[in-house]
Amino acid sequence: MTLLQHFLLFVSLFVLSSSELIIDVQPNVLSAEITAQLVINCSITNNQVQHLDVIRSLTLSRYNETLKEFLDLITLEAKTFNLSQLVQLHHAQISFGNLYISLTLHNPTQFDAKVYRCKVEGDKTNAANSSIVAKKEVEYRTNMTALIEEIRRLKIVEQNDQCTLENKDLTASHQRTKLHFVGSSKVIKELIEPLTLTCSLQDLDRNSTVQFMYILHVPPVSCREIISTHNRVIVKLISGLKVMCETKTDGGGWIIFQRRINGSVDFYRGWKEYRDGFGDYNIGEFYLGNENIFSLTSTEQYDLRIDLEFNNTKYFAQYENFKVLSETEKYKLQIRNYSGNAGDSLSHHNNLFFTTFDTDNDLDSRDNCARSSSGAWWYTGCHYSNLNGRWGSTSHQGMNWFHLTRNSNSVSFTEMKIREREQNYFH
Ligand SMILES: [Ca+2]
Repeated sequence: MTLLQHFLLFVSLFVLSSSELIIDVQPNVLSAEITAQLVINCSITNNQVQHLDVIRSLTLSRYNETLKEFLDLITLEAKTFNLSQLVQLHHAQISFGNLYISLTLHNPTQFDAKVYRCKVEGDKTNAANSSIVAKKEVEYRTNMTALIEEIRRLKIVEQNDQCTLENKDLTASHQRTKLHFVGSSKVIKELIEPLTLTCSLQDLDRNSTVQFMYILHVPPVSCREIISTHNRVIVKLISGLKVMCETKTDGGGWIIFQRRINGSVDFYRGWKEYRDGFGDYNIGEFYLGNENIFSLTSTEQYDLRIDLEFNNTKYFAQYENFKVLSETEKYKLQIRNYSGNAGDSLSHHNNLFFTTFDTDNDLDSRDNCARSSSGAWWYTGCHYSNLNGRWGSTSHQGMNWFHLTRNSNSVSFTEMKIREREQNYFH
């Protein structure tokens, strides 16, 4: 072993056995519109700090530029676990425990981009009142550079002809005019979603150029407006409904209303839960809720697409004129015109009511099909498909799609999604 190797071994052992004060910030660069939260962790490993025999307190501070000093935010007494918050913090969440403090700031602003300091105070054998500090800086970066570049690009496109659509109206008015146009900007949409770009022209003359351009945050009306490099994105629509959009299959634009990928969410639930929706977008398994599906499909013409996986092969079934009627109509299913390669295991359920284990609307007069099939569906008496059935089951209680699985196996992936038909311009 060379001297260097000895040295490295010594260093690594030293690091492993050392106990120290650590400050960590996540992320260390924040952007006002983009960063959802800033987490600052101040902790002591192994309940001790080198060169300190007794730990008395742990304090998290933030640098104040006006005072030119660190301002204490939170202090934790080591003996009593007594936590004191010394400064009012907005949109903040504090957690603490055995010699750690964690501060989470939601929707952080430029103001939160500071140097944070973690300080431990205690005593040494030969000297009382010692302290050790660790610091981390959080930087602020605007996304303006990218935005400005994109606006510049759009302005060029703009001058070519994009804004000319309504020029006739403009020249007629001779007034300071605003021209409205919705730009499709992939770059901006990915930086800040949801977003619509609007350009306004003022003081127009014959050789009109764009003099003002406004960027407005306008939530999308539908998943059709979402352009993304990700296959699925969570979007809050203008209606306030938060949905998972599927952006790739057959051109994208789908709202996923039922999704099962690993069996971690229980789908054996009652009427109220199927009405209001359940599950978790983070986990990736959910049901959007019959009331939401009814609201969406009552206003427009929707296609329904069901993507499935069975024996590691992907299949799909698609239907036109998909509707789920209102709760007073027991969320009756309506579909037409099957296409796809999964086989038509849903038309059998057309014009039937929704049944859950606690609300029996099926055609079986003796039994409740949701109970006997361990699901929730538009049961007849009982089913050709049961995609809300029991995950992985190899019986009629499973996630059956008869044309693939018969009543003796489950598909291993389901996504039920809807997309409104494109406007028909042939009047
Ligand atoms: Ca029944």
